[in-house]
Amino acid sequence: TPNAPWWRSAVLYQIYPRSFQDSDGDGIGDLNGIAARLDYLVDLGVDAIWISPIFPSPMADFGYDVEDYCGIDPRFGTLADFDALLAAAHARGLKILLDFVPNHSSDQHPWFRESRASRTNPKRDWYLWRDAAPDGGVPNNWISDFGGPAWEWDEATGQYYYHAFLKEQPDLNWRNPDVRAAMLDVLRFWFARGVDGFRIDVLWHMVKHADFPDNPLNPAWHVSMGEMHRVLQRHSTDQPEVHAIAGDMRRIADDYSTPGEERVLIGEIYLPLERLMHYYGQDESGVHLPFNFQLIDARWDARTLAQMIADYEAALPPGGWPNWVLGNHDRPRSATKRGAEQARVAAMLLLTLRGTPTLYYGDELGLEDAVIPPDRVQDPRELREPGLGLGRDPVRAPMPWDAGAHAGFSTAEPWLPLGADWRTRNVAAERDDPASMLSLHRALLALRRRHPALGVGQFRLIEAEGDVLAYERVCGDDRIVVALNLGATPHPVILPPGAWRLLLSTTPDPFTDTLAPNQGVILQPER
Ligand code: TEU
Repeated sequence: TPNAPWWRSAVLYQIYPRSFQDSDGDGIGDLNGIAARLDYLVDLGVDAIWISPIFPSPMADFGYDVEDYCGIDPRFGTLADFDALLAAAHARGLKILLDFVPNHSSDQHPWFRESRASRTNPKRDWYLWRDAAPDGGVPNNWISDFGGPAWEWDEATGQYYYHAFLKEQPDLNWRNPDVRAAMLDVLRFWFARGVDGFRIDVLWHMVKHADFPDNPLNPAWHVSMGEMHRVLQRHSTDQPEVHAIAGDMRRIADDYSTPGEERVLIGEIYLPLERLMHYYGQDESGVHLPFNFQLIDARWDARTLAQMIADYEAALPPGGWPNWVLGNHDRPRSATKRGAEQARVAAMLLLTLRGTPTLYYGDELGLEDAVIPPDRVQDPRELREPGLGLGRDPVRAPMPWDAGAHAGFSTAEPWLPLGADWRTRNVAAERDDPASMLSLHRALLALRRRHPALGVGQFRLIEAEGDVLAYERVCGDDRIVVALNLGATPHPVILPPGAWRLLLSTTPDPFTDTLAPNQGVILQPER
C-alpha cells in the first residue's frame, strides 16, 4: 500500500514532557529539552512523538487541567519554542502530536471562572451545573475517577458542578454548540501551526446522559479497586452523541491533511473491544486510532494473546487500522509488570504486530517503576486514595540520559526522583551495549523500517501453545516469522516449511528450532 498514510507504518513515541529533558535548570522537563534530544529519537528510529499536555495549567493533574488551550505553559517554554521544536522535528522527518484535553478544563480557565460567576452568566451552560437533590445532597451517584463524588458544591451560586476527574477539572458541556465551536477552533489553531495530529484525552467521557440518571452499582467491586470503580460508568461515559463530535474532529483533521502530511487523531478510550470499535466511526469517520490498551493488562500466555489478537483483528471495521500500546503515563511499566526478560519479548511483540505501536519514553531502556518516597508523592490520584497502588508517579520518573549529575536530565533536583538503577541503566550506558534494551529497540525499529512485512504486512498465526506464540507477517514476497517464548523454560517451535535465517533475538542464544528461556526471535526465509 504505497499510498497509505504515514501513521499506518509509523512508530509513535510518547513523551511525558515534565520528565524527558530539562533545559533551564528547574528540575522540570521542557520543550527546549525535547528539541535537544530529537537526534536521540531519530537514532532510535521512531517516526512521531506524542507530547503529553504542554498548555498553561495550574498542574493539579500535571497539565491535564488546561487553563489556555492555545498557549504554552511557561514551565515548558513559549509558543516560539514550540514552533522551533516543530520545525526542528520536521526537518528530521519526525512528526509531532499534541495532547488535546477536551472533556474538561482547569477550574482556573477563564470560561469556568465566568461560568461559576453567576447562574445567569452566558458561560454558565458551558459546564455541567445541577441543583442539589431534594435532601441537599449530590445530584446523582456518579464517582470521580480520582475517588469521591463527581460533584462539587458551589456555595456562591448554590449548585453542583460535575467533574469526572479532580474538582479542579470541571467537565465541559459538549452538548452546548458554543463549547463545540470554541473547542474545535483549538484543533484548527494547532493544525494551522503545523501540528501533525492529536491524542485526545478521555474521548469516551466527552458526552454524558442528558438526564444524569444514577449509575448502576458495580457488582464486582472491592475496596482494593479504589472508590472510582464502585459504580459502573454506564450513563457517565460512551454516549452515542460522542461519535458526532469525533466526526467533527475528523473532518477538521481531514481538511488540514495533504498526501504524506496526513493529520492523525488518536482517541484515549478504555472500553471493551466491541464498544471501542465504534470510535473508528461509520465509514472511517471517527478517530484514526482508538487506543488499544489490551497488551498492558493481558494474561501473559500464548493462547490468551493469540485469542486477543484474533478477536481484535476480527472486530476491526472495514478500513480500520490496528494499534498496540505497552505502557503510558497512567499504567505500570512493562519491565515491572512482565519482568526484565519478558519486557524484551513484549517489546518484540509490540513492534512486530500488525498495526501502529506506541512506545512510552524510557521503556526502550527497560525502566522499571520508580520507588517514590512518601514525602515526594506528586500524583493527585495517589494523594486522594493512598496505598491502593493507584499512584502514577512511579511511571513518570525522569529519563536517565547518562551517569552524571541527575542523570543528565537536569542540573537541579528533578521534580520526581530517578529510578534506583539510573547509574547503570541510562541512554549513554545502553547505547554502546549491543545486549541492552536500547539496542534491542533500535534493531527492532530498523527491521520494521526495512521490512514492509512488519510495517504493513498481513498477520497469520502459526502457533499458540503454552508459552510459545509464533506468527508470520507477509507483504508481497517479504516474509517474516516471529516466535516468542513467553516463559523461562526452553520450548521447541514448529516453523513453516523452508529454511529460516535469524535476524534478531531478544537473548544471545543461538536459534535452530528451540526457543531458549525468554527468547523471542525474528526470522526470514533463507535465500
Ligand atoms: O486518563 C484517563 C483515565 O481514565 C485513566 O485515569 C484511566 O482511568 C486509568 O489509567 C485506567 O487504569 C487520562 C490521562 O491519561 C490521565 O493522565 C489524566 O489524569 C486523566 O485523563 C484526566 O485528564
